[in-house]
Amino acid sequence: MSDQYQPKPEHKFTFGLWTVGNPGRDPFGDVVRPPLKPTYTVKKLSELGAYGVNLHDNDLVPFDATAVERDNIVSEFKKALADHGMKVPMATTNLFYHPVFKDGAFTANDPKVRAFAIQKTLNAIDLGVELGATIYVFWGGREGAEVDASKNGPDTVKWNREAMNFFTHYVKDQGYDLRFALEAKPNEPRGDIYLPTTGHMLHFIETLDHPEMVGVNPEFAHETMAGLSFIHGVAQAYESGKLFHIDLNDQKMSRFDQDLRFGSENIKAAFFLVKFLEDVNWDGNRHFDAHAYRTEDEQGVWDFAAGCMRSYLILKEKARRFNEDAEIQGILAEIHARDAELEGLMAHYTAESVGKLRKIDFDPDTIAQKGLGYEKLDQLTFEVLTGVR
Ligand code: GCO
Ligand code: MN
Ligand code: MN
Repeated sequence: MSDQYQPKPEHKFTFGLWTVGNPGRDPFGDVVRPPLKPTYTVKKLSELGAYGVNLHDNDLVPFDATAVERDNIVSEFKKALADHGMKVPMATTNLFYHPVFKDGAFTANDPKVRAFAIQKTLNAIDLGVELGATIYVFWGGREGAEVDASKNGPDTVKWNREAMNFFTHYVKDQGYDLRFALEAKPNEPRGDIYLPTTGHMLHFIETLDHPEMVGVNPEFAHETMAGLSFIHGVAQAYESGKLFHIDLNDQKMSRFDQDLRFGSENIKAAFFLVKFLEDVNWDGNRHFDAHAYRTEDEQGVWDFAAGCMRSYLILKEKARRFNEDAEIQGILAEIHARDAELEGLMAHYTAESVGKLRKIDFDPDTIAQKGLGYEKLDQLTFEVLTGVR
């Protein structure tokens, strides 16, 4: 019998080179694992059943590489992708590691830094497109402040907007098939990061020259750090046609960015996320932006990667059982009972519907007496998840 939880390319699982490649350095301790060669990562992830890898420019091409070195690295990498049938669906720019970005990239006070960040991103966009990427992520890790006296808030929004506009016009001029996905994070590495949640991003996008080219890349850990519901942010982005990409991982609320293995911490939240993505048949890649615990050696890294994908598939199977559970569906049918006449009245404002609405004699006390069965529903969900049903 084939293992239904065995990841396959058709499941569209992707990992950042920087995720499995994370050597375990943290602010208090040095690396615990040797670096992985990108070509080796491609081979290993393909053996585990992944669809592709995503990358920052400098995950592949070192910051100070010459043009010749760059071309050699890229052609060797392309060969590895072809040899192992792996794709690069998404690319991004490292605008946070080099000290030049200590005050931000597109929002640094120094115009030279902002211009350099734009130059670096143009090159990184070219690299991503050369590797086949159709999604380009912007995560402004250093776009923030500790000292609010240092920067004018509206200027930082304007500089961010000018940069995004610059890039959408560039992509159109080049004729690239590329869309942008903006990733929010409330803090870390800056004390506060600008545009800190997916909600902030969704509004910012509507102020751009080409909003249709720009969506969001919500991350489980980042919304959870902010104490928000990830699934609610994802659902809003999806409903407005803006869920272009997703960063799957896990996180305890209000901590530093833990980037834990998917499903390792908040099983119910992970379940509702997977159920949502599968129920709506979301066509994006299931990208993991997480890393192995610092306790792990290389084998632990592959256990981590396999675990992310396997847990996703297990939760997908649980979602199927939830959807096929007669008792659960019975409760849901009752909760979701429709009223075509009332809903028709509410859907669109007309002077006539105001008149009709005013005439209805509601009985709030009677309506309020009805129990909704959510206790039962939640218990049944728990039982599906724990394998009792
Ligand atoms: C983080 C971020 C990053 C970004 C990555 C791609 O908190 O470190 O999640 O991992 O997702 O830089 O833009
Ligand atoms: Mn993160
Ligand atoms: Mn991320």
